[in-house]
Amino acid sequence: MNAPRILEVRRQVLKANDLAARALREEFQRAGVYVVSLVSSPGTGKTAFLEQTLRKLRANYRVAALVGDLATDNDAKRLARAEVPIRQITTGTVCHLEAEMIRTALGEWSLNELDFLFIENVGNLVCPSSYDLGEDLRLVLLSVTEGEDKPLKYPTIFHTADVAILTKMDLALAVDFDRDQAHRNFQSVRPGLQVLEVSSKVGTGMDAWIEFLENRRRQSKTAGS
Ligand SMILES: Nc1nc2c(ncn2[C@@H]2O[C@H](COP(=O)(O)OP(=O)(O)OP(=O)(O)O)[C@@H](O)[C@H]2O)c(=O)[nH]1
Ligand SMILES: [Mg+2]
Repeated sequence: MNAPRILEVRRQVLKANDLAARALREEFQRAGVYVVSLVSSPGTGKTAFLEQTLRKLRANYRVAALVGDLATDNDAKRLARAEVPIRQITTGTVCHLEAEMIRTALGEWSLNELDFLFIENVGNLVCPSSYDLGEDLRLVLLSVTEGEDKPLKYPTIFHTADVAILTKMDLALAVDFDRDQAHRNFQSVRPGLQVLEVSSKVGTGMDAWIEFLENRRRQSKTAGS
């Protein structure tokens, strides 16, 4: 008797999130801000990658970021070194961000004054996959130290992402990373998924990533006009 009730509650939570995400997406589009979210396991390198991204973009664009964690504002402090507006969302026991949390965290920020908004999700390869945040582009990050099989073991998060970022490429040799196997695994769970390889530490692949991002933003503006 209990099982259907539990299912029903979960469906309503997801539906409420979808409605909130739709409203956010419309707001982002009206303001002309391109929104990118990042999901991955804990420690894949989301904050390191985002810090380098913010540093590269800030000369030419107006950028800001929200970052979610269960506890601490460590990531917000790290990102603030890029000298752009940053807000930490502390979720307590919740293992993902929800659209309503984004709405609240944005507060009085004027979206019209932003070109890019980044959202770093809580480190988790499972929970964030069901929650739309109204973003234009969802990145899933996987580091070479996590193992090539992760797309096979956590397929949903790879299904719901638009692009995969393979991080910590500077460590690939040290951990015997099998690049071909990793790419086969990405393609087997999500045929056609675009994968970019980077190292936030030494800067490999970062210029190509920025160029990719600028192109995506340009395309979305053309499609929206
Ligand atoms: N060698 C190397 N280390 C990296 C790279 N990117 C991140 N790291 C290190 O990996 C560790 C985790 O990086 P974070 O950026 O905190 O990872 P995260 O995904 O934001 O972690 P959570 O927010 O806790 O989920 C840190 O010690 C980073 O210095 C990289 O490109 N190369
Ligand atoms: Mg982080």
